[in-house]
Amino acid sequence: MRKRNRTLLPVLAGVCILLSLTLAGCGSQAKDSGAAGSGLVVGFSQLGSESAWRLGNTVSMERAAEEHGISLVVDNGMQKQENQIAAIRSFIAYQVDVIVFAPIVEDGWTNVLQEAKEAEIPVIMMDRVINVKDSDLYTAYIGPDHYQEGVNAAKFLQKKAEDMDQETIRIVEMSGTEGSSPMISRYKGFHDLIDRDERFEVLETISGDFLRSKGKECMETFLRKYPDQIDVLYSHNDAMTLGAIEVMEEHGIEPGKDIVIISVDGEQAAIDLLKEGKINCVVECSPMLGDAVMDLAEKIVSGQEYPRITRPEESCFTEYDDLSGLQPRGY
Ligand code: GYE
Repeated sequence: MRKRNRTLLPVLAGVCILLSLTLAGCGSQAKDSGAAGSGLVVGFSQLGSESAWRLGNTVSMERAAEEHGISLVVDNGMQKQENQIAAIRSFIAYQVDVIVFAPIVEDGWTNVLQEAKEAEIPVIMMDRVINVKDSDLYTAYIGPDHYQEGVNAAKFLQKKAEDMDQETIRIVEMSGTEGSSPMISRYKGFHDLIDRDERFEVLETISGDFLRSKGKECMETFLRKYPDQIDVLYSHNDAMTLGAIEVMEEHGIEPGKDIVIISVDGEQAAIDLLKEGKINCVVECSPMLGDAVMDLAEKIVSGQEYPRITRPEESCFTEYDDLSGLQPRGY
């Protein structure tokens, strides 16, 4: 296994102390598992903590690192790209064995990834993807197919439309963080099917930034602008959906009946509402990527073959399915 030369560490001690102080100041945590294992040091730049999905993802990374005997330094970017770039630079200065990052948006990563490449530190991109001309700027990617999630949402709606007996079905769409790959792909996957199907009209798409609080605001806006016109809500994540449902109920609207609701993620809270009939479809997007990430980090460092792209298996839960045997979601 080609690990960083840890004998360099005494030389780097100053940097390390500085790093831990800096990281402590900006919400980073170094977890030394103590378990026997590969002994790798992995720097993980998480983009924030906007949703239960994100929290589940962070926990999955921490647990897997512990099981693999990997020391994981986690930095929470608090929803800001500049924080993530600073964290990646700290990981380069520290000479971690592998850098993992969940990029908040698609653009703006070329320079810092070039620095990681020059320092010969492998970079695993997790969950979201980036837009760079030179795809050698990252070593591998692990994450869901967000385009397919949009397609799954559309396919459910096309099936549901057969029961709705309406000439035109009007949709409002709450999208995720502007410029982020799940926002772009969930929009595209859905629109590629729905826009060419004459039964549907998308009234408007507004970004709710993947946040429950903004989901509430978006729903208020939709209800004000399109009173009695909305047949369907397509929401890019469960957190925004939960906010929207709260608003619908305040307005005396029955979620899942008066307005058909399609959500993405598969948090336990959304599955519970699907079972209650308040959501009609939950497209799964799994945050449980930690184990696959740690396996990949070990393979890369030890020079074994590894896949450049790894996709977790994902499903789609709908009101047409028997959900009685569904295992607790864990997020
Ligand atoms: O759907 C949302 C989260 O990037 C797939 O980010 C992820 C999305 C997820 O905050 O809940």
